[in-house]
Amino acid sequence: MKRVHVIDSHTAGEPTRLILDGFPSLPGSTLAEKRDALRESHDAWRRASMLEPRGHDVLVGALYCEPTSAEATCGVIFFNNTGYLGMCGHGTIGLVASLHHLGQMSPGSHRIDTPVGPVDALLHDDGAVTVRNVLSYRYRKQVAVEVPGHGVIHGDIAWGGNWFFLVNDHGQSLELEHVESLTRFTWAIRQALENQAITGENGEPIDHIELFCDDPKADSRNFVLCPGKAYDRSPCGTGTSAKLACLAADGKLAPGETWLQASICGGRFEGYYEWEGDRIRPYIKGRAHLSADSTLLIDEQDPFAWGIAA
Ligand code: PYC
Repeated sequence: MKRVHVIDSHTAGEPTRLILDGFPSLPGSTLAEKRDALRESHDAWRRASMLEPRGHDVLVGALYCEPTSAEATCGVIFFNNTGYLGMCGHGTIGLVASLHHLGQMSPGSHRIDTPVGPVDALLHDDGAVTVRNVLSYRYRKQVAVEVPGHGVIHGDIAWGGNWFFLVNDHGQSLELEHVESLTRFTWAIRQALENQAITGENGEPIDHIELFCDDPKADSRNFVLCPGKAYDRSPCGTGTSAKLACLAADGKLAPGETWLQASICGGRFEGYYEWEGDRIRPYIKGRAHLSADSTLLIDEQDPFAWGIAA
């Protein structure tokens, strides 16, 4: 029987499973190299902890790693039901809250290595966490994509630690009761981008689609489709970073000004940014709550030991 110690939490409704130990050790001198080693040689461990019967489509995994840079407290590799994420804002908040719960992180600032570069997390005395994310930017403005059944949709392509296609003018109602049609619509956009070879910089796939509308209690509400076809229950930290990059590029939000981003489930993140050259440094504040401290059991006799893959 193999055992994997995990702490589950959720950040504004979006779950994170922090994997503390039990995974094989990974070679590599950077988190990107370690992520590649996990993907190439040990992906079954991701599947076992993320897929049914132990996991589910909404879950994001955060593999705790030793730091690879001198200033960092720890490193992390994020993944989900379908593969690997560059950065994850809600997941970083969940990681910090979980390490705090274990007595391994105290209030203050902590550097965390990720496959797309270091981020800093400030754990506040009241348990909230502000993530100083990777540099973010808008790559292309108002790109047209022909979406079968929906006509031409325009969106910005922006990097916030993952690649996003951000759409304001979509004609959809961003209410929880419509998540099935919103999922179909955003999945159709994602496939259309792929089929029409519309990508992020250097041909990187755009695997997150983000829709926006007004919200009476925030500056905006979003619906974010994640790579594995689940929608983000939180306002999405990297998606909010991509949004800040677009607002900054359009001159619609001043540096240091707060942006309140609500999710379709009603959770909220506070964001602001600073310019660093022609890119922005996003800051995302949110809060995670713990839901389980448990041991996953992987029984080699179990025909579904390594997860039910689609
Ligand atoms: O919070 O950055 C985020 C995120 C990415 C995917 C799900 N959540």
